[in-house]
Amino acid sequence: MKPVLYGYFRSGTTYRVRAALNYKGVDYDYEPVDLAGGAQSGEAYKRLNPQGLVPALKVDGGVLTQSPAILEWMEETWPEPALLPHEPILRARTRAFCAAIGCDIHPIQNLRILKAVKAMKDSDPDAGTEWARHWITVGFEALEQMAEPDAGAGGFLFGTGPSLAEVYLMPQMFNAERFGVDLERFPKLVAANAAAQSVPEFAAAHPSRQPDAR
Ligand SMILES: N[C@@H](CCC(=O)N[C@@H](CS)C(=O)NCC(=O)O)C(=O)O
Repeated sequence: MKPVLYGYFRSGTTYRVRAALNYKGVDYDYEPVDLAGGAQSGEAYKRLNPQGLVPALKVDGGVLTQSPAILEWMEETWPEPALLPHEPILRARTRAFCAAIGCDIHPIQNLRILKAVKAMKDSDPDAGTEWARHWITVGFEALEQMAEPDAGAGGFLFGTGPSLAEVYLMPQMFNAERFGVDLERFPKLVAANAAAQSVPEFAAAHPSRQPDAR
């Protein structure tokens, strides 16, 4: 069966999986889950992912959740074209870059966290945005350093081709733009994002090009 991706156009974690599916040339179906309307918390979706979060990927053998697990599974299932460099040190640096986004930046500016921050300070309609901008900026200060030593030709972060680092970076840059982060402070990240957007399969994964975009 064709894999089915459950996601949302603006979801960064869905964007990661979409970019990797496109890059690896995997034909898949897409089922939008309207996060703005709360569909992720409904009974039907929670039967797929009890966490009530997107993405989920339905494949032969079951439903996969958690984008890092899905991306690792994809790398094992469709090893070419690879999204991890061959060399073990570069693989570790790529994974560290991804974890800095996946574990430390993205989770604290997720929709449910921003809703909770806003609810705590509901007199201030911008509280959630300020929170997100602050924590993305803190994270990007470290990523800008982590982007330093391993860039190869073509402007990619680790080695000479795209990797999971760009798969994680693109959605996080999209969020940074949405929340008004001052990106002039992060020229290496901006350059890596531009290199990533020049890959057609990644460009096709952009939220604005998804069927549920609005
Ligand atoms: N660690 C999870 C995080 C998934 C996640 O946070 N998804 C967000 C969209 S990017 C979501 O479903 N948010 C719904 C909500 O906060 O209610 C992953 O990487 O898959």
